[in-house]
Amino acid sequence: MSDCIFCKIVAGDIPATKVYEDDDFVAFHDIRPIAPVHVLIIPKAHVDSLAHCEPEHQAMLGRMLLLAPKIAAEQGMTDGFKCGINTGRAGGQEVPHLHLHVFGHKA
Ligand code: DGP
Repeated sequence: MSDCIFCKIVAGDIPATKVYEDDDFVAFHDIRPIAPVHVLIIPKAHVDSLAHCEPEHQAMLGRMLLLAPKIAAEQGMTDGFKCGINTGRAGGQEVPHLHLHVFGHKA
């Protein structure tokens, strides 16, 4: 989506501090961290939110979740971390591109 800020990060059109990237996902530091370490994991293919996911997104969702402990450990959160997916206006979702918050502190 041309006006989506996270799609622009995927495309490299706006900068982000990326900590992980593969063919389907990118992870980068949140610009407004709520913890000493705060990373967002996003699918490269645009999906508005968790509420917009369909059965065809099942594998993508599973892979995104499985990236969380890997990236958390790489970022030093070896003692544990928190995850969240804000969804929709009442869910506090600000950026309408599915993203998984992974945050905490280094062990
Ligand atoms: P949410 O409320 O779940 O939609 O959280 C969106 C998060 O995205 C919020 O914590 C701030 C972050 N964010 C918004 N714009 C940018 C940006 O341009 N770059 C980065 N790195 N993070 C952003």
